[in-house]
Amino acid sequence: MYLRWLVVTVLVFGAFSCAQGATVSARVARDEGGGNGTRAHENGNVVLWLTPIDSPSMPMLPPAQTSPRTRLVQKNKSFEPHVLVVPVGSLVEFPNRDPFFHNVFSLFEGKRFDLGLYEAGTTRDVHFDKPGVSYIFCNIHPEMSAVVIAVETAYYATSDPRGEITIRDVPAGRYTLRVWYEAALAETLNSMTREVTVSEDNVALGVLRLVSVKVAQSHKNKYGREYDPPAPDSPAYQHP
Ligand SMILES: [Cu+2]
Repeated sequence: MYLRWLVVTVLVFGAFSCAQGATVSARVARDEGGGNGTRAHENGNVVLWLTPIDSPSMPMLPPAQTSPRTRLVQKNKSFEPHVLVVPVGSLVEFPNRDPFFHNVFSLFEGKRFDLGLYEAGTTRDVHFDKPGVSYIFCNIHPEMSAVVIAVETAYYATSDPRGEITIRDVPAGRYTLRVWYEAALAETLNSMTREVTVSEDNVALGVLRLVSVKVAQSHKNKYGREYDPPAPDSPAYQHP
């Protein structure tokens, strides 16, 4: 029995140590401009992805049916997670785990869809079939927002609150590194795009310093108008 466990353990560790490719890591340090100098800000939700340069047609993804389900959950009148990165072709579920209706939509950039009103405990799917950044809102609750970034690669990661980013199992080759974070100007993000070469060794990209600007928090509803005040008698607008 002991021997069998030993064999299993060796096989499992062997499999992990044979994982293909290098680890690419970075740390982001986001500064908020203005006032008396800068102050450290929340460093999570910064996205890095590596798009292969030499083999753009490389197999990126298992078929949607076999890949794990990806979810953007509606709970407590917010989306969880706030920032979600998926490879192009992914099917994302939008389950409603609140005891009232939501109406999830994305109409301004990226993938455009309107899931309509759907009630507590139900879900809808969206197929992110093109690369791009989609800003997701709810037509009932203006305070709800999320971002889905569809990328043409399997090599991507999102920073944790301390700013650590780790992309694992990256095969050797040349890549275009791109960066996205919500409080950035488009030209800032473009200026951070650069080429990265990965060999067998792990790659430490060092500290990426990000400058945040204030982004407009308000947005229009799905009709392009201001949000209506809640109508208390409508079940769609029921509060918990
Ligand atoms: Cu809602």
